[in-house]
Amino acid sequence: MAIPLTRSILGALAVLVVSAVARAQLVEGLPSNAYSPGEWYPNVYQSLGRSLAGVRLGGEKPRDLIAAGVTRNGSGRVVLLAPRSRRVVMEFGGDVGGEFFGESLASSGSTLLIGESIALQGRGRVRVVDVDRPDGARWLEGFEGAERFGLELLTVPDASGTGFVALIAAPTTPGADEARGAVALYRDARGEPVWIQRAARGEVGFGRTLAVLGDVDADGTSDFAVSSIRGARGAVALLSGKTGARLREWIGDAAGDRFGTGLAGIGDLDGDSVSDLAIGMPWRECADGTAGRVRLVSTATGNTLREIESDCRRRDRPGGDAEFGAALVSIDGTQGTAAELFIAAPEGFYNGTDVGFVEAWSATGSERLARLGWDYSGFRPERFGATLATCVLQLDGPTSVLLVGGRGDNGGGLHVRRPGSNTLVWEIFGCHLEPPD
Ligand SMILES: [Ca+2]
Ligand SMILES: [Ca+2]
Repeated sequence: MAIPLTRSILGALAVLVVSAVARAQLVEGLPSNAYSPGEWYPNVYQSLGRSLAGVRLGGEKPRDLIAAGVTRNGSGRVVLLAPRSRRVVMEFGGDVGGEFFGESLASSGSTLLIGESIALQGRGRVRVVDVDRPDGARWLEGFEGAERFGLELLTVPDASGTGFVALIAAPTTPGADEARGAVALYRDARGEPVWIQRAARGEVGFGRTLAVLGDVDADGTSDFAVSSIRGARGAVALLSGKTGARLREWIGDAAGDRFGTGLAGIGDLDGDSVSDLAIGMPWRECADGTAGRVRLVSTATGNTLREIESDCRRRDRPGGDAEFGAALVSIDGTQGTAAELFIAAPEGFYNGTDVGFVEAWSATGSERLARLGWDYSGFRPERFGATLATCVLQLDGPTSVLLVGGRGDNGGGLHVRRPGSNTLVWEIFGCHLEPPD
């Protein structure tokens, strides 16, 4: 279901972006100090927002929470934040897995999947927690020979709507002919994988980025895009969700452009009712310097439909290696038509420094709607957009929101934005996150 956007709103947004730095409006009923609660808890939490997902706490009064990866004393953790108070209402820590605990996250309803990719002597596993019963946990321990299982993962609701389907990457798993990496699909937290797809000959890092599409081959099952490296070029494979078979693949044009670092399903762009794909190439050499580019491709034909560039080139601004396309996410992009495509440039300039930005584009890639960055104009974290996700929060009704994670000083940060209206919900840095005890 697309988020309704009238022409006039789009036009107004475009004017705001072009003319000046738009000062965001706050969502009513949420914290009035959108930037920060004010207290300082320096050096307690670091790397806030390194992984992000929404999760629903059930019970009599269900609550939508934000799950965010952090580190605390060098150990990986996952905090669940209440969207109104921005307080930590639950925290998960790793008994094993060290700083890598929670480096990846995914969810479905009240089920939270937490990557522990160096547990079990580097084989890796994924913790499956029901946040309504957080003391009981299960683990998916991967398949025979897996290495770094759980470094990347994603979930989609299953056909019944009550469970989940998880695609989990083990991107360093060795294979034949020096191939490395595998991805496996699970239908629940108990059993063996439904299928495993391994790296092809000469392919490494298979599974370094994952994205879910709609049902590309009309067999009733959502299909997936998985990126890897072939030689020095990036590659993206389209996998059948039903069997894991490779349906199609794309190879980057040039060595070193990091083709496939960002991936997102974008709904149907070319009108053939088949969901299409956005592929980021953040180190792509453009005419004016390295800036990055995003390619939109048809999954039915493999053809390029459009390419998106931003005005963040080296010539325009010093240090303009913006890494445009390093992360991608769309709102409502897996079924029908996407409403918006968000493109991260985590080294891009925003408000005078290279702390990164995210651009909102129309899903067709024809129109830039907004450029987003940290709302706070003082000493900010870096790499705004290093992590992108979406989830549903109860604002003035259930609303899909954009979650943006940053890195670096001030403990990292989390920025929550309502798409379509360029409205900031709030942002918080790790140094302002109050420990639960
Ligand atoms: Ca399918
Ligand atoms: Ca299509």
